Amino acid sequence: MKAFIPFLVLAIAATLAPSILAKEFMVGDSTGWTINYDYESWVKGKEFHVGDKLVFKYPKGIHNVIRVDNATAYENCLASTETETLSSGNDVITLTTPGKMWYICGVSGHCKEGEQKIAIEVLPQKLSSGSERPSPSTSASKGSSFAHTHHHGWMIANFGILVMTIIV
Ligand SMILES: [Cu+2]
Repeated sequence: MKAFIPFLVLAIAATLAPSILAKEFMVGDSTGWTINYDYESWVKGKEFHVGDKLVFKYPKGIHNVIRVDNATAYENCLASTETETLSSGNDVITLTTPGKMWYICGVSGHCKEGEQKIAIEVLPQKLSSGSERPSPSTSASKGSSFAHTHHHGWMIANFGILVMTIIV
């Protein structure tokens, strides 16, 4: 019986993992969404996956968020006329498709002079089997590594311990 416990715990962790691994990125961290901030540097070293969320925070009425269609439009700060302008001051964008994404502030001068623009590359969903990059979540018997990669990791650990306690 005891031999099955690690598998059981892993199975439970695997079931919970997809929703738990989705990350929320506060664009610009504590600075938020504003002018004269180096979003290019902010993006560096971060990995964005399908299912993750971008949160644009700013005082309502001061800025907004508009998606742009391509790199050229991004360079020239040309907003897409097809997409709606987000302006709640707490705009959450869920990344749904892999590939490049571009967002700018549509307020006059903010993108061009204030560099209020962000370009990211969205990678496929983290747990998809098509992903070739090694990640902590795909290696077995490392339930505890969730704790380092995401703040909900402790829930899995606690749940695992709970299950073990009940069974043993
Ligand atoms: Cu702005």
